[in-house]
Amino acid sequence: MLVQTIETTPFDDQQPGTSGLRKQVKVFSQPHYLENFVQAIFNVVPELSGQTMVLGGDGRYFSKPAVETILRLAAGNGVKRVILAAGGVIATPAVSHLIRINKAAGGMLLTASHNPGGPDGDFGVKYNAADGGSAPGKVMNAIYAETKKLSAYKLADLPLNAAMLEEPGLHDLGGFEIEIVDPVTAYADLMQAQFDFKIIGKWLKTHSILFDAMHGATGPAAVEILGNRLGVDAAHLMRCNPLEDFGGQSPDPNLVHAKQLYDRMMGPDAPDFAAASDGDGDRNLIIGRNCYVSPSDSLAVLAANAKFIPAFANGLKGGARSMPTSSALDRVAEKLGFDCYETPTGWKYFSELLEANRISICGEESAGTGGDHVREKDGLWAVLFWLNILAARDLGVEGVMADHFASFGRTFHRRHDYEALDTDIAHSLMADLEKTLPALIGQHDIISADNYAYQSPVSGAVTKGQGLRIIGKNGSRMIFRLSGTGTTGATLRLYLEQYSNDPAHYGLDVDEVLQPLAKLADELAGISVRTGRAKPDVIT
Ligand code: VG1
Ligand code: CO
Repeated sequence: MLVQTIETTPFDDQQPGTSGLRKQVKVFSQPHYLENFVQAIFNVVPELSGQTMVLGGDGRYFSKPAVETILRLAAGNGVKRVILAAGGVIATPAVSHLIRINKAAGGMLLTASHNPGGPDGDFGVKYNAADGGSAPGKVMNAIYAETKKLSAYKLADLPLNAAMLEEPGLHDLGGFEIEIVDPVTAYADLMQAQFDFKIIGKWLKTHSILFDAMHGATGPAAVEILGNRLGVDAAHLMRCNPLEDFGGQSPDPNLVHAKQLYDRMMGPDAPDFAAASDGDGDRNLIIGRNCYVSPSDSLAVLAANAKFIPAFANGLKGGARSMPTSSALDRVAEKLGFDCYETPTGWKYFSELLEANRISICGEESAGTGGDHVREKDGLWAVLFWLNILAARDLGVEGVMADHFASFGRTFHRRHDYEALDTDIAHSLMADLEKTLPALIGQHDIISADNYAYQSPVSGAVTKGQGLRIIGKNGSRMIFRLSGTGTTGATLRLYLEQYSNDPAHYGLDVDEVLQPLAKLADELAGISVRTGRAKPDVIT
């Protein structure tokens, strides 16, 4: 095998954010750009050499050339075997599972998650470690440092062709092996082992559901699991064919991009349950008939009903939520008596707790929920968890939610996003707000205000600067942070939360309940004055 060493000049913008390196396709497709980042991974993680790695992604535009380039870089850097999902399309949690069951040294995921795809959309590369989860911050920082100084990459000549990468099978290319695997079966078996498919199948005979894969990577798995194994009619499995540009829409299962599904569930002919997942299949949206379930509430409901799930029949080891996620989970943990952890945004903090056997379930307000079966959030897993609960309790989504509020109270929660802001304006807004925090305590019923820092209970490592949080008495929180996944300007996220245990409040409109907090947040941070935006771009 001929390996060429190609000289390159470093890029200084390859700092991985919350979820790997995510950039516009036009940035990623510059000469040497992808090669530099991937070579930096091989330089920082020498243990990939001589070992097996997994490669997969959500199939978005630019994935096909990227797969070929990464295979050539892997061979050039001495990787022994690459396990690649046939056709290159596989959901993020299923990649995590492949890394684990094959005892691979790591994996690369080609995805920009729920960001738009296509020539004008985004692309991304994530590096996951041997445990199947996103590499720890230390490793990602070292990769970033490496991107700024490397001067060459190693590219092997391989006789690749498109057809060879489509069908399961093993190819030995002169000592470098490519194993093409079916992306669905192992994952579907894993799901069947977690949940009670018998009662779900029975419930589905008398109830109707809709699932929307948004042309992302969960489509084929949804057809196998929900369709073939659980009997859902193909007509109720929407957009299950993966497309490179997700049909021109953002594959983001929120109230803006999945509005059609939402409207249908609020209308007269709504089925019993609807769900969607994002481009790379790690997020989920859950909607009942006339009943939207916020991701923070969904996490709390799953934890409260875990005993109905075969995998959790013996109870939960503990639970975790990211700091901006509502404290609804904490209330369940307190009442049911399990440990509850608060972590910074991003799944890697959960992975550490999962690996240390501290938790069984975790989630984020951004529609990510997962368990200890893999080391990524898992969209279809959350959908099946809900179906299992609905089948076991037969209360309907609305009934399950009413029961939950009656037992634990209601934690109203919303996220307001201000997208594509001028980067300087966004950073100075945050810096100025941070300076005023100490003086806020004691005013407006505020009892504490700080820049959130996390100390890992596993390693003791401290992570600072994870979001400004302002906590009020009577169960209110306002949190401000800048996104680490956007690709244009800066995105400000404002998270609002209000708890109530007065049954008269449970039916109130969430935006009305949070209106006073939204107004106060604007006053304190000067959002509308500084950004010129009268209202957020997205409310979820
Ligand atoms: C967002 C979410 C965060 C999530 C991250 C990756 O990050 O808020 O909760 O972990 O996306 O999710 P940020 O920094 O933009 O707020 V995914 O589905 O893109 O892997
Ligand atoms: Co995602």
